[in-house]
Amino acid sequence: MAPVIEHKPTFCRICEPLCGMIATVEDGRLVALRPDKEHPLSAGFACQKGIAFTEVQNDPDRVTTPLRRGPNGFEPVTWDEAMSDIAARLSDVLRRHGSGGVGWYMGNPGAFSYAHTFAALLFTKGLGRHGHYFTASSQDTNSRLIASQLLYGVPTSVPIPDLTRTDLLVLMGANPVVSHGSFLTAPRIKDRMHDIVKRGGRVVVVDPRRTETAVAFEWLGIVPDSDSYLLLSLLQVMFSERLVDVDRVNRVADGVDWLRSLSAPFTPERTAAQTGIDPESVKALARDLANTPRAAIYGRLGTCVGRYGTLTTYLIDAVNLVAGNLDAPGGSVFSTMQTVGAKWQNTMTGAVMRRSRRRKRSRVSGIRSAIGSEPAAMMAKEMTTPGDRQIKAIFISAGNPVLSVPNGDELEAALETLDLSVALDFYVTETTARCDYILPVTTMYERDDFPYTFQGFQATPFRQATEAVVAPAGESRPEWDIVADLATRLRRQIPAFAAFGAARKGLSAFGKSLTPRLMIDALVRMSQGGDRFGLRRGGLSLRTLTERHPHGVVLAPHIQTGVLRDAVGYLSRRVRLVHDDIADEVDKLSDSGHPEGYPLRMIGMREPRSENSWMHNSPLLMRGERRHHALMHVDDAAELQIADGDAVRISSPYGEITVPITSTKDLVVGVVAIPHGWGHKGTGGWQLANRAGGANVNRLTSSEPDDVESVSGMAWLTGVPVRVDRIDSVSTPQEIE
Ligand SMILES: Nc1nc2c(c(=O)[nH]1)N[C@H]1C(S)=C(S)[C@@H](COP(=O)(O)OP(=O)(O)OC[C@H]3O[C@@H](n4cnc5c(=O)[nH]c(N)nc54)[C@H](O)[C@@H]3O)O[C@H]1N2
Ligand SMILES: Nc1nc2c(c(=O)[nH]1)N[C@H]1C(S)=C(S)[C@@H](COP(=O)(O)OP(=O)(O)OC[C@H]3O[C@@H](n4cnc5c(=O)[nH]c(N)nc54)[C@H](O)[C@@H]3O)O[C@H]1N2
Ligand code: SF4
Ligand SMILES: [Mo]
Repeated sequence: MAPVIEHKPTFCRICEPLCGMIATVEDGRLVALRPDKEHPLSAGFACQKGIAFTEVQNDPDRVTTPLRRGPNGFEPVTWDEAMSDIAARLSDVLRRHGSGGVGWYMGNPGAFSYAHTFAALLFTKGLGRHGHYFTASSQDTNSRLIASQLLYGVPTSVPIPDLTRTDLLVLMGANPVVSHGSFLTAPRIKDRMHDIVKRGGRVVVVDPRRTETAVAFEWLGIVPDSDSYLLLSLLQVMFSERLVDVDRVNRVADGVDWLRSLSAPFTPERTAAQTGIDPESVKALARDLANTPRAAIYGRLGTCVGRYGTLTTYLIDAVNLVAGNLDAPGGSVFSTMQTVGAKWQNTMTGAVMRRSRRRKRSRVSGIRSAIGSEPAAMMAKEMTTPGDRQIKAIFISAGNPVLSVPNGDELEAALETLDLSVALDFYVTETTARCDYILPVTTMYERDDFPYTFQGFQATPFRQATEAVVAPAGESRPEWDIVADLATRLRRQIPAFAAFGAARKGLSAFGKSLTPRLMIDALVRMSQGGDRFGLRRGGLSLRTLTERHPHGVVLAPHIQTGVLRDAVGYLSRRVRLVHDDIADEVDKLSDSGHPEGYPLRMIGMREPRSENSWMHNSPLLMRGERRHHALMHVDDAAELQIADGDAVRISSPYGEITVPITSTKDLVVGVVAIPHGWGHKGTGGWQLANRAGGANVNRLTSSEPDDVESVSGMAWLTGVPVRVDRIDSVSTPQEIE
C-alpha cells in the first residue's frame, strides 16, 4: 500500500520566534520539517535547529518508556508501576516533611508549552504553601521580571523594542543573529534589523564580544558586567545636557529627581575606567537616544546575568523613559494581548506578586521569591542543608540543571541524597541520569499548543495555535497528564488535589474535561481579535485559529502604544522609580572588586547549532566533528603562549574546566567566551552528545548565597573572574588559591 503522506502546518517551539513549519508526516511518523512559506512573519525561514528537530523526534536514544534506576542502571517499567511507586514515596515524604520537603524545577522548554506550565503550577501550588519551585528563569529572566515589578508594579509588564518602527536600536547583551531574539518574538529578526538600517536607522550592539550581530551592524565593546555604569552615565549625560523633557516624564513617573541624583556622580569620564568606553562615545549615544524620535535600548541575557542584573535592567528602562522612548512608537513598548480587564488583572497580579515577595524567602539564601520561584542556584543546598523545608523529593521537567545551573557537581551529588527524584524528559541527560525515574514526555510536535508565554513579547501582534501533528511516540505522555495522574493518586492526602479531582469529575458530566486548554481558549477569545464567546463574529478561538488560520494570523501591523497606565500594576498607574533595592545596588557597584589571581573575565556564548544543552545528539547539528571550545583575545593568548586548538585549564575561584582555545580579535581584551550546555560525559544515554563531551562551564560559576544577585536571585553567569593556564604550565589548585 502506498504510504499516506500529509503536510501539516505547525510551528517550531525550540526558541522564541516560533517559526512556522510544515511537518511532513508519513503514515503517522514525522519524517521532515521545512519552513512554512505561508507563515505571515517567518515567511519561509527556519534555522538549522528547527529543521534538525526531526532527528530529536525520531532519535534512537530517545526515552519512550518509563525508566526506573536500579543497581544495574535504568530498566523499563510500566506507567502504573512507576506512578504508584512515585505516589507512595511522595506520600511518605509529604507525611514526614510536609510540602516543604518537595521541590519542582521546570527548565526552559517548559515555557513553550502552556499545558506544561499549568501542570508545574498545579502541582507545586496544589501541594501546599511550603513547596519549592525553581525554574530556568533564575538563570535567564528573573532580573528582568523583578525590574518590571519594581518599575511597573507587575513582573509581566516587560517592554520590548518596537522593532518594526524604530530608527535606533541599541542592543545590550543580546545576540539575536544567533539566538533569534529573546523576550522578543520576531521571526526573521536579522532581516527586521537590516530593515532599520535600510530606512536610514542604526543598530548598535553593546557587547564584550564582536558577535555575529555586532559584525552585521555597529559594535561598541564593553567590559563584562559594567553595563550599570554605562547606563548611569547615559542618564547623567541626558540630565546634565538637558536632553530630558522632564515635564513629560513627570506626567507618567514618580521619582525623576531621585533618578537624577542617583545618576549624577556617574559622569562618562568617571565610568570609562569600568566600562572601557571612551566618554565621547557615551555622550554621543546619550544624545542619539534622546534626539532620535524613534529609539529604543534593549537588554537581554548579557545584562540579566551579571552581578547587578536587576539594577542594569531597571536602568535600561529608565534610559528609555527619560529619553522619551517608553511606550512611544518606535521606542520601547508593551506588546500586550489586549485582554479584556487586563488593567485590573495587572493590578491583581502585581499585588499578589509583591505580597509573595514580602512573605516568601529562599530558606538557604534568604533571597525574596521572584515570580513565585526561588533561585535555582540554591537548589543543591536546599537538598543538603538540614532543617525544616529541606528538600527530600524533586521533580525535574524539561531541564538539565546539572549543566545549566551554577555548580553542577554540587547538584549532581545532592540529587543522590534524596528520597525521591523524578525527571519528566525524553533523554537520559547529565541530570535525568541522577534521578530515580525518567518519565517519557511528548515532544512539541506531539502536543497541541498555543505559545502563551510569548504573547507579551510579539514584535508584531500575532496569533497561531497548533494541534499535535503526530501521536506520542511509544508510551510518551504529556506533562499535564502525568501531573493529573499523580494528583488523582494523592487526592486523599492533598485537599487541593481532591478539589481538582472533583472539578474534573464535575466537568466530565458535561462532556468536557478540565484541561488548561479551556483556559487558553478563554484567553484567546477575550483578547485582541478574540470572538468574545460569540459576541464578535469571525473572531478567534483556539478552534478557529487552528482551523481557519493554520499558518497564523497577524492582528495588527504594529504594537499599540499609549498603554503605559494599563501596563502599570500600581494603583497610582504611574511608573515608580524610587526603590531602596536600586539605591543599595548602586552603592554596591563601587565595591565590586576583582579577586587577585583571576585577571580575566568569563562570558557566555550561544552557538547557532546548539540549544542550551539538549540538541547535541542531532547528527545534522553536530556534523563536521563539532566540539566545545572557548574564545580568547589574540593578545591574551599570545601573552600566555597559547596556540589555537591548545587545551587550557580555565579556573575561577569556584572551580575549573579544561577546554580547547580559539583565539580571535573579536573580543574585548581580557575576556574569555565559553558556550554553556556542554559537558556531556557519558552518564547520559545520548551517544553522540557524549562523544562530543566538552566541559560544563557551570563548574566555574558560584552557588554561594552571597554570589547570587540579591534582589532577584539571579545566578551570576557573566563577568566571572577566571584565569587561563596552559596545561603544561598549570600549577596545582592549591597553589592557585
Ligand atoms: N542558537 C541558539 N539560540 C538560542 C539559544 C541557544 O542555546 N542557541 N538559547 C535560547 C535561550 S534559552 C535564550 S535565554 C536566548 C538568549 O538570547 P540572547 O540574550 O540574545 O543570547 P546570548 O547569545 O546569550 O546573548 C548574550 C550576549 O551578551 C553578551 N554579554 C555577556 N556578558 C555581557 C555583559 O556583561 N554586558 C553586555 N553588554 N553584554 C554581555 C554576550 O557576549 C552575548 O553576545 O537565546 C535563545 N536562543
Ligand atoms: N553558564 C551559563 N549557564 C546558563 C546559561 C548561560 O548563558 N551560561 N543560560 C541559561 C539559560 S538562558 C537557560 S534558559 C538555561 C537552560 O537550562 P535548562 O532548561 O535547565 O536546560 P536545557 O539545556 O534547556 O535542557 C532542557 C531539557 O528539556 C528536555 N526537553 C526538551 N523539550 C521538552 C519538552 O517538551 N518537555 C520536557 N518535559 N522536556 C523537554 C531536553 O531533553 C533537556 O533535557 O540555561 C541557563 N544556564
Ligand atoms: S529560529 Fe528558533 S523557532 Fe525558528 S526554526 Fe530555529 S529553533 Fe525553531
Ligand atoms: Mo534562556
